[in-house]
Amino acid sequence: MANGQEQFDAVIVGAGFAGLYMLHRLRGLGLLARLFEAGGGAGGTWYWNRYPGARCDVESMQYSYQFSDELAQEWSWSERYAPQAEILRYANHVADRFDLKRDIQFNTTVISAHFDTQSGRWDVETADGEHVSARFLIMATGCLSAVNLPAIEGRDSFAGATYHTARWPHDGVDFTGLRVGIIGTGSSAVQSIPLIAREAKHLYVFQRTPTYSVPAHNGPLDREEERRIKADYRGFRARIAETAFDVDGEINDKPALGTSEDERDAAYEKRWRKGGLPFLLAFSDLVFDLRANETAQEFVRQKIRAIVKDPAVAEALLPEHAVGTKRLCVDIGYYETFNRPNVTLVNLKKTPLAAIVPTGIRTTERLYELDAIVFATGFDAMTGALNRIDIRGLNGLALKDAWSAGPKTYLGIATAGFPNLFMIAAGPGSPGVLSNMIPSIEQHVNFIADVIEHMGKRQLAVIEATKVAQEAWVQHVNEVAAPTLFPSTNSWYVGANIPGKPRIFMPYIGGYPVYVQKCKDIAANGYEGFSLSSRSI
Ligand code: N01
Repeated sequence: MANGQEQFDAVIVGAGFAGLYMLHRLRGLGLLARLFEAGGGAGGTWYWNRYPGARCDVESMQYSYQFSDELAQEWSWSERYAPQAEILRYANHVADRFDLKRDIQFNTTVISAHFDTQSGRWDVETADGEHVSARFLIMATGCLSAVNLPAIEGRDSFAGATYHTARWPHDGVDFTGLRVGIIGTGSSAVQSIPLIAREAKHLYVFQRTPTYSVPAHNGPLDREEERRIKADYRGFRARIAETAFDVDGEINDKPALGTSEDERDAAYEKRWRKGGLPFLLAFSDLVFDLRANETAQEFVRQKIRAIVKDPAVAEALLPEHAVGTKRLCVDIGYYETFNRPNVTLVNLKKTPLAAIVPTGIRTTERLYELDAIVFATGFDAMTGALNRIDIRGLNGLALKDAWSAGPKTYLGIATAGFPNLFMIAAGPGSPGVLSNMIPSIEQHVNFIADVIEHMGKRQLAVIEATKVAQEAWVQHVNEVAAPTLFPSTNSWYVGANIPGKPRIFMPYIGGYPVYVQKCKDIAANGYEGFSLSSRSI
């Protein structure tokens, strides 16, 4: 440990919803914590993703913290699905209301964290060369924060402006009169394409994999509904927490395959009209049985054929993978945008992207001359943000080496060989990305704060996930994923978007309530599966 180094009970990395609440809880325990944030402000994903049209695909009344009744009552969302700027205001409101910013060091990137076996403390280093020491290291670095900029030939040779959706300029971009190319058709592209198309002279959409998207039917939040929900806010959220993904949406327990075609289509139609992610809850077998899934696939393909006027363009937009196995998109006028005369779909399946050149993008067919390129190419999900930091645990073991054949965690919260290190809601093996993120974050933060309190009361200094418990958890995570359609689709859930990344279905899909109960049981059994000791190792 360097001499004169500042000492903290905990260092938290990341000032998104996870880091903010973690800081609040640790303060409540009387601990001294420092939070490092690479960005210039709080808000995490909502700080970085400022592309046109960015908004949440979970409804506002559910995409909020629950830890403070006063906060829940006083905050009022404007729309059914909150836009990025409003969610960012909410994050800052929380940070200010709970006076969190005085312990946050912004514009500070953590580059390494090494566990010192002698002292049982973490030595955390920032890009500015600052070192601090902490007993606990808490990674609140997010599951979709490490930007993926694919290694396309000539990528950096383009003479015009380039943007990544997750690193959007704070003062916006004016595409008026410009020829714009966008690479990618995931959630970020689906949200931004309709708005960029309205501004640009011409928009070229470079699509490798067509996407399923369900309309948001966004609009102003119904004030009567808000009043009704707020009258029993705790009850509202508690009822939703009993559902598999912790998202409200009338789960149907009936399988699609035992249902007549007319009844099935009526159910899909009803959900299409209501809009949003609960489309996937229409039948119980959609993510388990390919034939059931095909009924939903075909329903969406018919919608695309009906919306997109040019049959050749519609055909190119038809997805083929099992719906839901890549994250379902929620849009405001996505497919309709392809009816505009200033929008061209470039089908990279037919004419692959060959290179980026100074004047534009070249496919195997032709050159598209462009003034600006938008990379809507996503993230190195779940493990990326952790592996980009040089994290070393016992005996100097690097986290990326420990995870070289695939990430292993216990509950997605801790990993063997890395004492006093916790991950919040982004760790592989946790429900995180398959659940409503804010409640998942709160559940993890509460678990971590409770175990730290437990250790304090018993004068325990070190906690580590045992290898046995970790192996059993990894096996369980794989077992619940195996019967689903998820592992077989190329998606960021399995790391398929990053060349060389081990192919593992990373999230826990056993259901949010099942997961929460497991955590409660583990805590009730004295943090079973963790080894806790009163001295350093
Ligand atoms: O990223 P993505 P995203 N050449 O990985 C393509 C959350 N989110 O930022 O599918 C050509 O989904 C890639 O093609 P393919 C949400 O969980 C939420 O859109 O690999 N194309 C794909 O089309 C979401 O799932 C919200 O063939 C290339 C696209 O880029 C997650 O973040 C909003 C390529 C990447 O799509 C990530 O979404 C936004 C290449 N070399 C995001 N490399 C909401 O709450 C990649 N692609 C609504």
